[in-house]
Amino acid sequence: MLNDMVLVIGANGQLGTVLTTALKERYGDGNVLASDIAKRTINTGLFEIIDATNFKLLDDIVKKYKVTQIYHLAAILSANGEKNPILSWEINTKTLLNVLEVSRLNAVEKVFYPSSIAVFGQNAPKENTPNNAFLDPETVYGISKVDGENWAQYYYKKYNLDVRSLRYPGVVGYQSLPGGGTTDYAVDIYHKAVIGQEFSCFLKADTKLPMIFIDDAIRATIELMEAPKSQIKIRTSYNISGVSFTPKEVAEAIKKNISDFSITYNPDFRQGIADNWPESIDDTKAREDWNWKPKYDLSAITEIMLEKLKEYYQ
Ligand code: AKB
Repeated sequence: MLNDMVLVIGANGQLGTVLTTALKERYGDGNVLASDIAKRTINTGLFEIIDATNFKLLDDIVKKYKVTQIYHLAAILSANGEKNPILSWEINTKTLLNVLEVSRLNAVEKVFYPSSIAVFGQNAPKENTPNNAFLDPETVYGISKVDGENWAQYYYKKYNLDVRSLRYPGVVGYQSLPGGGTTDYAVDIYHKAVIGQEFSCFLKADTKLPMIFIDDAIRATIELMEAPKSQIKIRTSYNISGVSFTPKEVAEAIKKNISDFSITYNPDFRQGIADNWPESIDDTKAREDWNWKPKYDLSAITEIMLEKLKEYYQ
């Protein structure tokens, strides 16, 4: 741990912002290098602008800082991906291949690759979708994640590169905003409730999707990465679940605290994406292999989101 140098790619993003802070608490400020394609947002400390499609730049930075671990979080998410499929494919796949190849060439010890529930499609069971369900995604984002999972496993098997991966559900957190995903409504709804605005939901009232509170998502990531290598039996990606809910259920949970909160339902193209995703996830493998267990249900999430956002907007 003392000699570790951790590089976070995509540190300005929803997960990256919070994960960078959590990693600094574990490894020390001077041992975590935050990076993003855009200039820094909230993190202080070491920072480099990195466009991870640029192999040479990434290779130079990994050498310069003697990086031992990489968390590669940069990606174009499901909804934005559909607006420019070819560019999204290029970005999502090229950045991962660069990370894997630079890691191999520089003997990086561990790599984290985020996958998503977007890997599933119509031929996976909708309820309690198992880890080994059929993967037939319908978004370019989902296709790139299936591709990425297989590349991760390839680098592990062929080069013994220790790549580990989670299939995140929608992440709900107060510290940062998601961008361009189908599950983003589950963060925006709390912001609108706290600032006293009506919320226009781009999904139908009864669209149930798997979600996870940010603290659970960060803890899962760190627990996976710190588990002994022998316990990591799945080298594509692990299902993890937190909680499943619909927009109507979130609205009802908010109304218990903010009684005049109002919501309207105006589904757009993102409804089609959500309709092909699971409603709930079976994460037995993560529980068995590295003792994963989520802590937050919808009422706990709602309580914390409203409390923290009220502080933020005061
Ligand atoms: C998205 O909605 O695209 C992401 C995801 C579920 O991977 N939040």
